Amino acid sequence: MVARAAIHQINRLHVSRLSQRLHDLLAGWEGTLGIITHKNPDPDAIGSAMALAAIARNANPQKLACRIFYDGIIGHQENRTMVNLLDIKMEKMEPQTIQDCTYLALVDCPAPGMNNTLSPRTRVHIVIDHHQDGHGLEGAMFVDVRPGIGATASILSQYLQELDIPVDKNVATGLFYGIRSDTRDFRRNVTPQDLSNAAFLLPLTDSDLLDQIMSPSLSQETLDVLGNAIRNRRIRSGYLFANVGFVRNRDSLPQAADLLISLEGVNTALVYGISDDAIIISSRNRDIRLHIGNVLEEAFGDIGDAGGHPNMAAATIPLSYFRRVKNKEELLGLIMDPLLKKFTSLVGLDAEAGNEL
Ligand SMILES: [Mn+2]
Repeated sequence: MVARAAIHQINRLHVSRLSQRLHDLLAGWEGTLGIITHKNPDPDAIGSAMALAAIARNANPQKLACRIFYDGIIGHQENRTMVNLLDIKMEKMEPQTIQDCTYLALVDCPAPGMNNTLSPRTRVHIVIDHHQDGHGLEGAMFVDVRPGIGATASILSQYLQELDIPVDKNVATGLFYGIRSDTRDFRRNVTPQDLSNAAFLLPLTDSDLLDQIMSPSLSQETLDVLGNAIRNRRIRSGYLFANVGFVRNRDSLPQAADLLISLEGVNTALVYGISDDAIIISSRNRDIRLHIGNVLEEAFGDIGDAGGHPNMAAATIPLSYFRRVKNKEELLGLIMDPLLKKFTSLVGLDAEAGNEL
């Protein structure tokens, strides 16, 4: 008990010092701080960006301006609703606008070039994240990467608490929704810290806004993708594969994977589709012997962008020359089986005879 209390106290002291260091750093800056979320930003990235901007405003209202940037799309209908309802100004990342920024901060991604389109050599000044440690952060002045915690929004909530900064209802709602959605309603990778941060935020949130964000209308395309995923599913020894065909909105893939992993007898779900310029794969896993992020990285990391957590992961394989092919679904049919071979042999599915995909 005593030891646990002592550790808790030391952690708090550490966070309190970190928060103060961030505040002091921001207070001394002059110019524009560009806050960059990961590609296709999710609620955790968006909420964290809002909160960092709020801390910067509190630390330095006169001389430091903030702009929030993203790349890819804000695809998930809930994320679009969040940005609209919470009145968040997010700009598409352009090389020129990035150069206009005096300072750069990364939230919810670990390093330049990792899950964002910055060149890996870009100097970033602040990194706040909960993914695996990034590299190339030599020039950074403030790095707080905590892979153990459920959401980046959780880290930002701690700063706000420690710094005693008044949290407006939009920021509180954004952060709360960020923690909630990254931990999948407090069920995935959730830590006591995530829960206590959510408890701190809850009375400050706007419950009507939260309700509206969480029950947006389902788009026609998402419904089609879910339908395709259900119809085209193939199951082999607990592994589920589903081809959803051509997709415009890649955010519907993780939704399909979330749905299919809950199917009885399925331990790992892999949903794939094709967009105009890439093959996209989204995967969910509840087999504790398997780290799906590592498997996807090993299977597809050499030909695309792949990786993630033990229980959720994604891959994007650029089509390069094949981008010109008109019939994308036919293309997917031709190349997907050979691509999946690497995956099935890695997880040992090939060893099982008589099990054609
Ligand atoms: Mn996150």
